[in-house]
Amino acid sequence: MTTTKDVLAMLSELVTLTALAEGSKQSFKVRAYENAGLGLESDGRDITTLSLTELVAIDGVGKATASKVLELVETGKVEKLETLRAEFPPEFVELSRIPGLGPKTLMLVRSQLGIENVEQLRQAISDEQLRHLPGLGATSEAKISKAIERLGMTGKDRRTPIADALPLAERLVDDLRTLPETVDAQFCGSVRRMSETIGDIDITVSSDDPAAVMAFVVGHNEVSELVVSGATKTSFLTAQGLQVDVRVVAPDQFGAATLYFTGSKTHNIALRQRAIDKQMLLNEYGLMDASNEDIEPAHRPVIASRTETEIYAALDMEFVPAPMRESTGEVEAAGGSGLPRLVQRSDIKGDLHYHTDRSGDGRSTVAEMAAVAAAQGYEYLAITDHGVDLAINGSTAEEMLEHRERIAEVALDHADMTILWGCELNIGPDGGLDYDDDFRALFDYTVASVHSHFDQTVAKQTDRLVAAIADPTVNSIGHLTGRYIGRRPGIEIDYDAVIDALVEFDVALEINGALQRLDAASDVVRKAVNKEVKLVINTDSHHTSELGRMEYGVLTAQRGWAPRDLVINTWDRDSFLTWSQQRAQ
Ligand code: DGT
Ligand code: CA
Ligand code: CA
Ligand code: ZN
Repeated sequence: MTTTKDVLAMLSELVTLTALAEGSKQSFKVRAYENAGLGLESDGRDITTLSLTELVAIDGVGKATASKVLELVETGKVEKLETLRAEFPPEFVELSRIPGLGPKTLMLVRSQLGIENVEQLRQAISDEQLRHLPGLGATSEAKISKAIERLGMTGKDRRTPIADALPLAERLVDDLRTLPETVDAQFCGSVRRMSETIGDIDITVSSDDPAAVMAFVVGHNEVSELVVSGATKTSFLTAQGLQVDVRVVAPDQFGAATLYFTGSKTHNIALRQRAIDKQMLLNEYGLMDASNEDIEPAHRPVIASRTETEIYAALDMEFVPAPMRESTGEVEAAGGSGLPRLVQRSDIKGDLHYHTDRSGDGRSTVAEMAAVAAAQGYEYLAITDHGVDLAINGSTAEEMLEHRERIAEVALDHADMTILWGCELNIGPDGGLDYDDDFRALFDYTVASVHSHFDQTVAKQTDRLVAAIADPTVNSIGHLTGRYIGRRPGIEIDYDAVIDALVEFDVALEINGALQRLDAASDVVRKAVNKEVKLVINTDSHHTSELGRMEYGVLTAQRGWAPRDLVINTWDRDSFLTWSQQRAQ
């Protein structure tokens, strides 16, 4: 059984592997898969029910791609993809995350030095072999070495960026839920907690028929290699080398099981201690009454096990959202003074970092982007296309003025949503910003972000950000470090100094919901929350299909203990506009 999401995942894997095969991310084939993915994603129909004719009628979908979609739907596999997977095993593909190792260089390193994985690459670097290859030198060798270090790629103990694990976890759970024998299914572990990198995916299924669930898992088309195949647990590796553990439990133990397998381990230990203090016993099967020592362990009366909420309640605690379960004070707070009123997805009233095809990398029109925002029920929206200083993607002052008129026209169709003419300003190497001061002051709203010069000293990067924050035309700072998790280390800054500046100048700190970014990171968010820095959760959408990122941004905010009232895009329209305008004057 193939779903629309399976089709999109297949195409995105084709994009990655074809870029390696062709030695370029810009090749015609790569762009074709990319565009087809975007077209199919925004189509809205169940892709798996469409005919070849219907598929090719979709924007961006060619005949070659359409037949691959049909092949996947009909056979569960795509031959081309299988060939590419054989040519590029997961440990080799992992190398493509390292900045400086584009497809071309990677193939060179493979053919000249026989490098297949991180371990061998590190060896080659320490043997100073890379510097002798055409196009590389001692400097690029040092850069690559530093990136491997900062990305924490040790070779052993491989971890997967959440952007590669969470969508798969969501897809598997969706698939498991279609099974008639499934009562409920939930991904747990570090994925549910929104950790930035994932060791393996843990999925818990409740069912009275474990055999049926296990048979379904064993036959799933994501299974590349079975690791464990038992009566209630199946572990397998995907073609990307990611391990997935699926466990089946009885429906009345589902809460205890998801609580246990969500962890974190230290959260579990703290809960178990709390249970012991109350003469109870907590394990993956339930919360039991342990007050009568004469009763055998196996026969202790169950107090709660069906839902996590019941278990927390029986422990005399508030429910703890999964992203907070890291044993950093949440157990004490939930069982004592109380958790903060955390921001939730339903609190969000607008998106304030949002691109259209005015940006070189934007894919949808103003009208399309406004329509999907309005469909979220938003009260306000800031369209923030790139400022002129961003190479290729930025817009000149004249273009921005024309854009303002276009936005005003589209706004006429959305009486219930205020659409602001904004800009994503580029923070230059010394903190300078696009355009001149007077022009910048015209924008209704701005987000200022770092897009270049990632390699300056901590002191320089800190000064750079503080200078941007101090500029009176800046409302917010976008994706604070510019990192791509597991791919590009962000800039290194003195967080305390930057947070102090955000407080002093009353500038909001963005939590960018793009899974590859999640920037500012949750631990930085928590520092900011402690200083009452204003926050803003954005999708940074470049296409109508990317609005779902808001959920990931909210979960990251929760992981940083962000209370609703600090998040400016939970405020009603008047409060938000009053705040943003006072800054722009
Ligand atoms: P990962 O996979 O390394 O990204 O991190 P987790 O947190 O998903 O860890 P994993 O997959 O080893 O185990 C899943 C959950 O199971 C973990 O978060 C808590 C629970 N768990 C595993 N081992 C233990 C243990 O020895 N004691 C306790 N209390 N809980 C455990
Ligand atoms: Ca795990
Ligand atoms: Ca696991
Ligand atoms: Zn940006």
